[in-house]
Amino acid sequence: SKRLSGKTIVITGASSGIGRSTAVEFARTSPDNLKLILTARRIDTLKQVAEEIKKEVGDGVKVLPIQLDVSQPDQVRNFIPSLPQEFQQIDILVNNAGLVKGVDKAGDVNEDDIRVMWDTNVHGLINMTQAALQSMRTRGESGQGDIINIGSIAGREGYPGGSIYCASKAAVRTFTDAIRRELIATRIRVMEIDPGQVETEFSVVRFGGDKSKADAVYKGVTPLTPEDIAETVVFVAGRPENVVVADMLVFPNHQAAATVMHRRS
Ligand code: NDP
Ligand code: 8X3
Repeated sequence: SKRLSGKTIVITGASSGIGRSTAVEFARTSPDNLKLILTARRIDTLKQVAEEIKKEVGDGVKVLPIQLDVSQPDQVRNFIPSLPQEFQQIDILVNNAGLVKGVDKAGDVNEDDIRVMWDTNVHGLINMTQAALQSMRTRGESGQGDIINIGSIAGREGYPGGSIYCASKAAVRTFTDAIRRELIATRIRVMEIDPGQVETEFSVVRFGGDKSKADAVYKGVTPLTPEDIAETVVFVAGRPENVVVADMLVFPNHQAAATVMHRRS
């Protein structure tokens, strides 16, 4: 889209899944002077993603892979100031980094898992947003830019075995709503996309690397692909300036709620 040309875009969690596909999709759709800042903890993987993008779309897109653990406030604080000058004016922040750990029920959830989920999904997203807003608020007459948060169906309804994750995504949802209201006098758009089931490394991470447990989650169903969600991210970012796709819920066809799924046996 022409509307995205020349934009500087930060994607968190761009080393895998939805974030990675979103990076590729932005590059494919608007290779005209786009600047993509890809962040995650796995810098080697980010460099591979950057290479793939360059191979596919050429030099119309500048891709900058940066190691960033969003759960570390000092890293987030230093993130924008240490970017090369030409990347410092962030137009679009995609807050995608996030994870779930385990399926234990409250009472038995590992304390470290609680901390990691909260520090990443909630504190990480909030700190990234604050960092971006400080720059976005100084743009244009009253502030300009897009914040696109990846929530989840899990933020709209709690399900057994997901209490902490669900609560973290509900926090994302309420934070998103609140700042959209705070920023009403600006041109800053605050948007949320809530996917249902998407097949990524999400379940592999949830089950601590146990691929067979992860595969069982997607047995008998056709989950969304990360590209499906990437398309929605690029869609909302590419709407005319006056259009705010505030809130979007996206299911695969077999799913109608967090735990209502039709499985073929
Ligand atoms: P993946 O596990 O494939 O990707 C998660 C990404 O987040 C990775 O790039 C990972 O990179 C990054 N990440 C994790 N922790 C951190 C951290 N502390 N700092 C920076 N980056 C981090 O999962 P998805 O693509 O599925 O997940 C993306 C988002 O989508 C998450 O917020 C998730 O909650 C949400 N979501 C997923 C759904 C699904 O069914 N898959 C459904 C609804 C929402 P690295 O390990 O290199 O840091
Ligand atoms: C991921 C979707 O419901 O499997 O956010 O936790 S769910």
